[in-house]
Amino acid sequence: MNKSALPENLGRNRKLLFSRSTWFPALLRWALLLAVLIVPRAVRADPTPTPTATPNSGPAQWHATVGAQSGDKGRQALAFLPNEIWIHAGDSITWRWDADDVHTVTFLNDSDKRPDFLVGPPNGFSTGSASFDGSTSISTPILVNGATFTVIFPTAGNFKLVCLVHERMTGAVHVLDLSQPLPHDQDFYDRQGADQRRDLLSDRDGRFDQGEHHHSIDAHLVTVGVGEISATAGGSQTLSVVRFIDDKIYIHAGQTVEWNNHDPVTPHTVTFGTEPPNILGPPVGKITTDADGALHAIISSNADSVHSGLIVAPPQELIGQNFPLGVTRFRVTFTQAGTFPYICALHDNLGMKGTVFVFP
Ligand SMILES: [Cu+2]
Repeated sequence: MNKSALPENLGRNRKLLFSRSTWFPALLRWALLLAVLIVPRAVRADPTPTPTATPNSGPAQWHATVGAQSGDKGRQALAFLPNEIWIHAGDSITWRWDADDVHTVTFLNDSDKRPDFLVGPPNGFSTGSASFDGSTSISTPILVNGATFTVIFPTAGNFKLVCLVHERMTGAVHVLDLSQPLPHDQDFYDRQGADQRRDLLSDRDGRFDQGEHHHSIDAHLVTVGVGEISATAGGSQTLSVVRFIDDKIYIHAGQTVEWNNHDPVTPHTVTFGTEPPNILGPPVGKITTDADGALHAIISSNADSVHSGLIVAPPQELIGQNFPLGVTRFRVTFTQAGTFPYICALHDNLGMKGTVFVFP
């Protein structure tokens, strides 16, 4: 790798992106281990009746879901479902994870900065259950499918709920004094969560099945994931399609394939050959930077290992901060005929893989 050929902002991007929407296999194994070994197999039996809007009926236990996915795991709803809940002081909420992509349930106090998802808040990670009154930040580690976490809210207040992995995955919990009526019951939240899940995972505007087929700069284009951010008054939710939309592409030797990330927040990689030890790290292989800022690799045999690094749009337009354009395009020129399988090193466990067929 020619370091001087890489964009100047790459180091900065790496730092920014490390806390962003991503994980790697070692993390997954860790998360699974946690899910199996540490998280209680079942939440304690719930002796309280289904919460209703009637005040003074004793502490209630509410339920919500973390994440959702399509049957083939290709569509990931990066969302709390529902993402806004009104409860009484003393009530608790149990979140259940429902996707193979990793998420956290995190409440930060007013002074703690958002931590890296591997590090967690100053007091470390909680498992099983925790209490949050706004004073001490709490967070689960990254968890997947089947895990649960219960938070007890002893005092009134309005609290923001976030996932440390996904920056556009937020929610709100409104903890009201017992004298205040609650607007909704559990049935309402169950229906609302199901509606939000369906809306996020369904393809309402039809754009996700369409790869982009116009050609620019003489390259054959592959769309590397598509995403959409939506919002409720409680926070934002994101759909990320973790797929190479045209997962098979056919070219001739000497031609170039260009991968484009169309997701506003989720990074992906284009990785041929051996995965580098640090898949969140810089590009690996014979890579240069094109005049328009895209990274460009040359592959001449299956023995070549090429890793794009994270291909993603940078965070956008926050006052007081400065954001580079970011690297959303990756090109590879294939000099020899052959079959070249590749993966997204972040999402291959969700099925994000493709193949380039190069004819003479
Ligand atoms: Cu990916």
